Amino acid sequence: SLGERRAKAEKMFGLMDGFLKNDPMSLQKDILDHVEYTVARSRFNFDDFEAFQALSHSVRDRLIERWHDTHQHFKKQDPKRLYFLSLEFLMGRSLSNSVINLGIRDEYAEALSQLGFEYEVLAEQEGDAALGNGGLARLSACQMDSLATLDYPVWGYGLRYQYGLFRQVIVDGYQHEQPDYWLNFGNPWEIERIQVSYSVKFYGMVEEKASNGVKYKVWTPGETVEAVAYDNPIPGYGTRNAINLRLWAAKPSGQYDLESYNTGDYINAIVNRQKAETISYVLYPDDRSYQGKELRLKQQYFFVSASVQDIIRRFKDVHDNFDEFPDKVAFQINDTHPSLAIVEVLRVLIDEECLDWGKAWEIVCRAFSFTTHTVNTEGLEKIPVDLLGSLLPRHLQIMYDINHRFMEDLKRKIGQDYSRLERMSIVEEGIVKSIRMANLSIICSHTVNGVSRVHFELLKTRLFKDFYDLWPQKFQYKTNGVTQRRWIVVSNPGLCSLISKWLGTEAWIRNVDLLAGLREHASNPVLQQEWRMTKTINKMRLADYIETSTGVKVSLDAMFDVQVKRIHEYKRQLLNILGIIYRYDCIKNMNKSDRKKVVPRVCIIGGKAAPGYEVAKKIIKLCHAVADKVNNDDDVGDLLKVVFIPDYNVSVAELVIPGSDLSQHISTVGHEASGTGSMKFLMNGCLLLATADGSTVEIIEEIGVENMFLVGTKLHEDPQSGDKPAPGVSIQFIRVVSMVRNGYFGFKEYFNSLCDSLEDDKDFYKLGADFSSYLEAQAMADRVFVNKEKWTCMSILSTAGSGKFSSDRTIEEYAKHAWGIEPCKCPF
Ligand code: GPU
Repeated sequence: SLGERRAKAEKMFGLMDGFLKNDPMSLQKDILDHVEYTVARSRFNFDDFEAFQALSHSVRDRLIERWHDTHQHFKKQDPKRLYFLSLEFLMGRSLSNSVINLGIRDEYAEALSQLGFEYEVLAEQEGDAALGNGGLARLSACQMDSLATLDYPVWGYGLRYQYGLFRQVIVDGYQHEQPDYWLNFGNPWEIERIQVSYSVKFYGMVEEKASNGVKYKVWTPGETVEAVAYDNPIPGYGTRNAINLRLWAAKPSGQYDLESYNTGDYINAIVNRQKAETISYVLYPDDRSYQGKELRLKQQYFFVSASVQDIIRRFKDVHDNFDEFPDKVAFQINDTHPSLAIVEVLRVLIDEECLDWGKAWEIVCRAFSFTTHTVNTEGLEKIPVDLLGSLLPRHLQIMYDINHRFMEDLKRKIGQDYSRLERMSIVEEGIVKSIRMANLSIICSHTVNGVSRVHFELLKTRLFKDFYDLWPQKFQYKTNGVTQRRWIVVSNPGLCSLISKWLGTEAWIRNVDLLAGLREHASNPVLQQEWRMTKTINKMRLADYIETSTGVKVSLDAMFDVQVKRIHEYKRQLLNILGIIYRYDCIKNMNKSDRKKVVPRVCIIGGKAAPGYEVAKKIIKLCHAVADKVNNDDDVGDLLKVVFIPDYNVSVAELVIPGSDLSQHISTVGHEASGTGSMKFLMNGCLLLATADGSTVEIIEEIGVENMFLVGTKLHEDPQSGDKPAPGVSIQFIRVVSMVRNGYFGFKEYFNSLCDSLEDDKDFYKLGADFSSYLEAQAMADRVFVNKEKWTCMSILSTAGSGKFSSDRTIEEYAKHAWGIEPCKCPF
C-alpha cells in the first residue's frame, strides 16, 4: 500500500543521513557528477558554459530539497495560503540569487576554484529570464523573494512564455527588436511537471438546461488546450523555506478532433493541433497599452483557468465544502491582467460546484485583493465585448450578471445619478462596447491597493473617486519596495561587506531597518574613504561594460549620471537629453580657462521602447544623435560623454546601479504611480535627481530633501489639472529645442515631430515648464560633486535611509492588511 511504501521510504531516507552536504568537497563531487551525467561531458574536459550548467544543476538539487520540505510542511499545517497571480515576472538570473539565499556562495566559490573555475565567470554565463516588461514585472519578482524570506505560505502563478521581452539591438542609433528565445540552452531552474496539467476551454456556446426545476448553464467549448505546469523554486534568505512559482505552458489537448483525422488529412490535423502552443509563445512587449488583441485575452484566460483549477483542486484535497474557502485562500491580482480569475472562480463555484449565486459571490468578494499600478484612465484595461463574447461566452454572461446586480444596488444607494452610474458600470457603452476590467476588479475585491501614498491620493480623488466615495474602507496603499538581497547582496558585494562591517552584523539582510545605523558614521572619514573606494571599483566594472557594449571610453573621475528605465514620454528621457544638449552648448561657448571648472560627466541612458511606440523610438535615436556629436567633439573631451546602453535588462541593471553616482527619476508630477528603480539606486548610495512624483515623495521624507536634488514644484503646489498657468518657458529651453529642430544633430525631418510636441500648447508633459528647475538641480549636483566629503555623506545617508523601501516591509503590510496570512516556517 501507499502507506507502507511511504514508511519504507522514510526509513531509507533516515539511513541515507538527511540532506545534501554543502562542504566544498561534496559540492565538487556533485558538480562533477552533473558534468558527467546531466550535461553528459567528460569530467576531465568541459568548458565554462558546461561548468555553469553543472553548477546550476547542483544548486537546483539543493533548491528542490528545500522546496519539497516546504511543501510537505505547508501541507501538514494547512495554513491560509496566498495565490499571487501575475502575467509578468521579471526574474533575471537565478544562480547568484540562489546560492546567496541558500547561504552557500562561498562554499561553491571555493569548490569551483579547486576545479580551476572562477565563480564570477560562470555566473556571467547565465541569460536573463525576462518574462515581463518593466517595473510591474520586477516588482512581482522582488515580492516573491520577500514572501519566501518571510516564510509566508504562498504560490506564485504566471505564464511560461517561450519568447521573453525582445532583445534591443541598436543599428545606426535606431532600435531594432530581436526575439528572445531564452529556453534555447535549457533552463535548469524549472521543473517540468507533465503530470500536472489541466484542460482550458475557449469559444463555443452556452445553453440553459434544467433538472428538477433548477436551471443551470452548460458551456460547450469550441477549442480545448492543455496547460502544463513548470515549477520554479524560489528560495528565501536565512530560512529553509523555498516557495513555488508555477508557470503554465500551452500544449495541444489530449482530446483529439477525430473528425479531422478521419478525413485523411493526417499532416494538417497534426499541424493544426500544434497551434495550441502559440498561446504561451510570446510576451506582449507594450507595457500599459491595451489593444484588445484576441491572443492576449487568450493568454490571460489560459493562465487564469489553469491556476484556478489547480487552486480549487488543492483546496478540495482537504475540504469537502467551500465554507472555509476564504479562510484558506487569498488571491492577489497584479493589476487587472489576471482579473478574469474573479469571474472564473464564480463560474466554477456556480456552474461546476453548484453553489447558488449568493454564496459564490460572498466567497469571491472575501478572497480577492487587487493592486493597481496606474494613475490615469488611459492606462486602464478594456476588453471589447464582442471579443469576450466569442472567446468566453459564459464569462461575459457572468460579467453582465455582476454588473446588473451592482447597478441595481447602486441605484438604491445613490439614486438616479446617471452619469455616475455610467462611470461606475463594468460595461462601457460607445463605438466599441467594452468591459472595464478595473471596475470589475474593484467591485469584486475586498481591498484595492495603491503602490505609493500619492498614488493612493490620486486613486481617491481622481481615478477611482466614485468607488472610493462608495467604499472608502476598501482602499489602501502599500508603498512598493525592492529586495535588498538582489539589489545589494547579489549585485553589490563590495557595498554589502562594507555595510556589514560598519554595522557589525549581517542582520540587515533580513531586517533592513538596521541600515539606519549607518547614519552615525556618515561623516566618519574612514568609512567615507572605504565607501568611495567601493564606488570606484563598481564604476570600473561599469566603465568596462560601457566600452565593450558601446565602444565609448569614459573617465572614472567623471560623475556617472544615469537614467535607466522603459522609454516613455511621461518619464521624460527627452528632458534629460535636452539638459545634455544645454550642457554641451555651454561647454562649446566657454573659453579654455572656464572649461577647466566644468565638472566632467558621463550621461548614461538605457531602456527599451515598445515596438510600436514611435515617439519613444525617436527619443532613442535622438540620444544616439546627440552622443555622436558630443563624443566626437575634441573641444569637449572627457568633460562630457553620452552613452546609450543597449538592451537594458535586470542583469544590466545589476551592473549599472552599483556603478552610478547620480540617478534621474524625472517623470512629470502626477504620472508615476510609484517608481521602484529609484529605490534600488538609493540602497546603493546613488544620489537622486528627481521630481516629487510617486514614491519619491516618501523617499524625501526618509532621507530629507537636502540629501537629494529635487526638480520642480511639489505635487500639492502643482496639481495635474493645471489650474495655475504654467510658468513661461525659458530662453534656454527655446534654444536647445531649436538646435534639434535646425538639424544641429542631423536627422532634421525625423526629429521634427519630437520638436513639435514641445511647442507651448502641445507640451503635455511640461518639459518647458520644468526645464529651468531641472537645470538648477543639475547645477547643484555639480557643485556638490566636487565636495567629496559632502557627496559621500549624502551617499551614505541615502543608503541609511533606504530601509523603508524594502519589499519585506511592503509584503508585511499586504500580509496583515490585505491577505490575512501568517508565516509558516519550515523547520531546519
Ligand atoms: N507599471 Br500600469 C508598469 O511597469 N507597467 C504597467 O503596465 C503599469 C505600471 C509600473 C508603474 O509605472 C510604476 O510607477 C510602478 O512603480 C510599477 O508599475 C510597480 O508598481
